[in-house]
Amino acid sequence: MQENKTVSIEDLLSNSEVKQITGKINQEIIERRGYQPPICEAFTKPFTILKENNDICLKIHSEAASQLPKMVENKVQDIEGIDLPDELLTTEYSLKRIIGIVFSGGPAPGGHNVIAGLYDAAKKANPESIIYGFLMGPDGIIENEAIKLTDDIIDAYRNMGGFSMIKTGRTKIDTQEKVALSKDTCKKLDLDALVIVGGDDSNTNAAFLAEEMFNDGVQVIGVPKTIDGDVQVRDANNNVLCAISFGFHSAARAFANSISNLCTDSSSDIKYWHICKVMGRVASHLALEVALQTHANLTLIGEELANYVDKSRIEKAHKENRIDYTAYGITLRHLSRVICNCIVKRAAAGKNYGVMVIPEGVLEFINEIQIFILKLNTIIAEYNETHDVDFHTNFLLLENKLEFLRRLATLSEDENKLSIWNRRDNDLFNDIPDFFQEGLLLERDSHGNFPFSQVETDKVLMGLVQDYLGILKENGTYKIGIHRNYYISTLEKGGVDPDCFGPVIFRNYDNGSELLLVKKTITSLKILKNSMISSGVIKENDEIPLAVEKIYLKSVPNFKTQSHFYGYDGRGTEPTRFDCNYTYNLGLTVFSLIAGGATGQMAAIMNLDHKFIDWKPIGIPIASLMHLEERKGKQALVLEKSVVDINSAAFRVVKALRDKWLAAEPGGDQYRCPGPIRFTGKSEEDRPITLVLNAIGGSGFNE
Ligand code: FBP
Repeated sequence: MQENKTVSIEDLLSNSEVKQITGKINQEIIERRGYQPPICEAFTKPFTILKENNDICLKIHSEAASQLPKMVENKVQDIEGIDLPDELLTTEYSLKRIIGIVFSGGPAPGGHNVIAGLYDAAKKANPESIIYGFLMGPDGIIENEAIKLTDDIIDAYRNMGGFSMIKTGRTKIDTQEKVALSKDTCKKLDLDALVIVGGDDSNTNAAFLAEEMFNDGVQVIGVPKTIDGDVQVRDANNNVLCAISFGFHSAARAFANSISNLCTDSSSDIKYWHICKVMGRVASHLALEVALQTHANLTLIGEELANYVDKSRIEKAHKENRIDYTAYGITLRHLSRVICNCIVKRAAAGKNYGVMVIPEGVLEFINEIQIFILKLNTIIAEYNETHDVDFHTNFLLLENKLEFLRRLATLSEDENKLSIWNRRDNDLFNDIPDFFQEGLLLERDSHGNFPFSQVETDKVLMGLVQDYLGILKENGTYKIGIHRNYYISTLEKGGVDPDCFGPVIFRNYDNGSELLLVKKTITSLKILKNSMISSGVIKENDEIPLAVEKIYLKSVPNFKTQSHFYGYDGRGTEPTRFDCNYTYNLGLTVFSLIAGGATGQMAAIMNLDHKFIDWKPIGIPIASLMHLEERKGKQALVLEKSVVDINSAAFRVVKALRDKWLAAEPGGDQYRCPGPIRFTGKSEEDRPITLVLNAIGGSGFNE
């Protein structure tokens, strides 16, 4: 036996092996930092040029044309690599440039590679070029807080997750004062170009800044970032220009890995339903990809719920020669019934456990809640506009906010005029639980977005589910199916004849079913005993045989849940190889757009949904992606979010396989185990499953 001597802490800490294993740098980091992403064909040449693509047709909203007049003529730019440009182009391309880059909004894996790609391309074109990283998001531009990026900084973050190199923030550059300060910063740093890496709101900001700084000669380029996957672009003819924003694949894979582990635990421990809320402020793209990656038993897709039509109500109204508008869209109560139905079916198959995926933005698609959100947005925005102290500072406690709403409702009634908040709104609002009222009244972000991540969506839904399951349990509908073999062996071991008791206890004993269901009417041991007495299998003074009692108790469900929230962990995960390659090429694209003189464009890679060899860097005019949307109670020109299209192949596949994945039948579950993100090796898929399916079967839009 080896002697186990105690080593002093000083010796321990100076031991080289201890130093290595407790250090910051591990093999994974070394491999990541050393990885050189492949580059698109265009970037393999020494120079790139921009070519207007007049075949791609984009529609511009009239409001965008009037608010962004200098941007409306922008066309899609193809980026082409060339070996020998003319002298003028060579000089232009190789100019010393000063470029500032900023992260805006929530982190998304791959952001560091956008910077690395831009840095490498800029330095390759002219080693004198300077790249500034603005610190802590748009505040860094407003306050002129920036660092000059160096080889050492860039190399430390290659292929690494997060936005920790320069941090991020959610400030919107939305006032004349903030715009003036931003312009001032660009002037002080002598910037040629500003790059905004962000989601829909940040790219909206990029378009407005491009317009503002057009005459100053500062180019502004956007980059499509967000794990939510809702920055996607199609042209007017439905050709996909940008299939997905970066960060989506990594976050979905991280969530899928954890959720798949829950599937394994749940089907081993067989006592919990795991309720997994996954990020995606509005769109359910992440939930859809997680469903495809894991085959969880039940996945809600908000966009599908919004399209729900209650046919029975429509038919009834039709017969009565009227229209029932309430038949369109799903209510919270109805949704809870749909969920209960799945739980009850699985229980009948002997599986009183499972995994359910709920997109965090699901409430946005539920009529009654969406109306509350819109009304409260307007009320809060109007209040803030007309008062010195804002709504949330003035009404700190929930009871103060509720009192304000109550006064609003009374006022509308007293003055007998149409108001945004009437007695009915108030009564309905008072009907919902406190924590949910509080959630709906939370402070909106600087862009006017509702903070879905902070609302306990799952708790709202599961509260209703619990209540209804209680009713179904009482009326005998919610029962756990008993395997016939188990029933027989249990009774035989207890010395009782299974065939004698079977028809009395179970509703389907005689039809040979593998899973036996206790009769609906038997909802307690007392009723069980009475039915056994009345059918003559036991006498008045007999006890229920222990084996029979055991079987009955096994059929009584106890609905136990565990809640999980997947969001921030996925935003902070290391990027998948797909995102590493995508973002590095986005960085190269940004430089080509700047070198080609573009502004108000969003860098993008076409054909992301195909093999890498087909990837094509392009620039998309941001103005063409905008539409009007309600923000802070008013119509605002913003980038249009892409939500899940229920005609897309990815959604249709999930819908078609839904029953299979619910697995409400005897036999095993259908869980798929994607494993952790594998940066090296061959086993990692090269694209999100959603993209592969849509490339094969159509992305749906307008089809
Ligand atoms: P972005 O659109 O800025 O990328 O952020 C999206 C998101 O990750 C959502 O999924 C989530 O609802 C939200 O950020 C959370 O925001 P916060 O960081 O402010 O809590």
